[in-house]
Amino acid sequence: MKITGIEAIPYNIPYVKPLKFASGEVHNAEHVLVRIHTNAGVTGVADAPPRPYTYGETQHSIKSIIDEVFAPEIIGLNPLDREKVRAIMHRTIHNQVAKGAVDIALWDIAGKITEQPVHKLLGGYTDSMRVSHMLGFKPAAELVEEAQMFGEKYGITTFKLKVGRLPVSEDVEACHALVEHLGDDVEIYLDANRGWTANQAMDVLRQIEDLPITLFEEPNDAKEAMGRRRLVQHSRIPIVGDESVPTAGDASRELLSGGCNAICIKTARSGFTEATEILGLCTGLGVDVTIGNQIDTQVGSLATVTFGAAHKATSARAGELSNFLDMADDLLADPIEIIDGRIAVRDIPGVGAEIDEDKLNRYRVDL
Ligand code: MUC
Ligand code: MG
Repeated sequence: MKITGIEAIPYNIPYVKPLKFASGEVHNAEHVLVRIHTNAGVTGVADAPPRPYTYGETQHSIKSIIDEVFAPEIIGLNPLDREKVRAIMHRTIHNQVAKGAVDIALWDIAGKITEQPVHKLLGGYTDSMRVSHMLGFKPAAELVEEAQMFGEKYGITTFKLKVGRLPVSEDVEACHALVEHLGDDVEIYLDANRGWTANQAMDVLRQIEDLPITLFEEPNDAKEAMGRRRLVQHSRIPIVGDESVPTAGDASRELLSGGCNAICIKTARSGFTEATEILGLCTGLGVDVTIGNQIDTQVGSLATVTFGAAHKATSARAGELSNFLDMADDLLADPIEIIDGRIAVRDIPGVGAEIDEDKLNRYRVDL
C-alpha cells in the first residue's frame, strides 16, 4: 500500500458572526483541506486552520510546505507508517498545523483500511463529549445573552470567556455578569491569548477571587518566564498553556519550568500522534488537560471529538467544539449536531468526515 498523492486545497467560508480575541479576529475560515490519496482506494481527510497570529502559518504557507516540502518526501510511503512520515516532517521546524493535518489524514486512512472508527483505534473510551462554547470579545450584557442562548438552544453549560482587553475592568465586569446571570450549574473559564502582562493578570485574579472561575489560559506570554512563573505560583486556579505548548517538548518545558500547570490539547496543531504524546505526559505528571478549539470547522471539530472522546482524561471536561456554529456554511456532507450539550463520535471507518464535493468546489480558491 502506498501514498499516491497529497492535495492541499485552500478554501474560504465566511463567518456569520466573527470571533474576536486578544491576539486576533476571525471573519473568514481561510483554511486548507488536506487529502492524502492511496493506491488502496481510500483517501484520508483533515482540515488545516491557519492562525497567523498564533503560529505564523497562513493558507499560503500551509499549502506551500505540504506541496513543496512534505509531499515529495511522503509520496510512495506506506500510509500506515505514520512514524516515518512524522520523522520526515520533524526535519522542518514549526508548521504545526500543516503537520497536524497530515497526521490526522493518515489516521483517517488507518481507520478506513482497518474498517474501524479512529476513536476506537485511539482508545475508544466514550462515544461523545460535552461541549464548551467560546465567547469572544463583546460587552457584558451581550455575552450573557449569547451564553443563555447557547444554553437554551444546545444545552451547553460550559463557557470559555475570551479576555485580555485593556482596561481590565471590561473583562472583570464580564466575569461578574456571567457568573451572576448564568447561575451555579454553569462552568466559566478564561483565555487571555497573551493579552496581558503577568502583573495585569494578577490584578484580574485578585478582582475575580470570589468567583467560581475554574481555569485561566495563556494570561500573558509564556516566554516572559519569570512573570509567568510567579503567576502560576500565586494563582488559586490552574494556569493553562495553549499556544505555548503545541508539541510534547513544549508541554514538558512549560510544565517543568512552572510556566503552566494544566495543558490545552488541540488536534489541529498537534495531530493525533503528538496530541497522544502530550496527553501521556500530562496524565503521567498528574496534570489536567482541556480539549481546545482552533476556531475549527465541522471537519476539524469532528477530528477533535474523535481524539477527545477516545481518552478518559480528555473527555473528563467539556471540549471546545462549537465554533463552527458561527460559520455561514461548512464542507461536511453530514452536519454535526449538538444534542443535550454533547457531540457524538461517528461510528464509521476513519475519522468520519465525508466532504460535500459541491461545497468544496464552491468554496475552494486559487492562491
Ligand atoms: C484559543 O483557545 O486560543 C484563538 C486563537 C487560536 O489559535 O485558537 C483560538 C482559541
Ligand atoms: Mg487558547
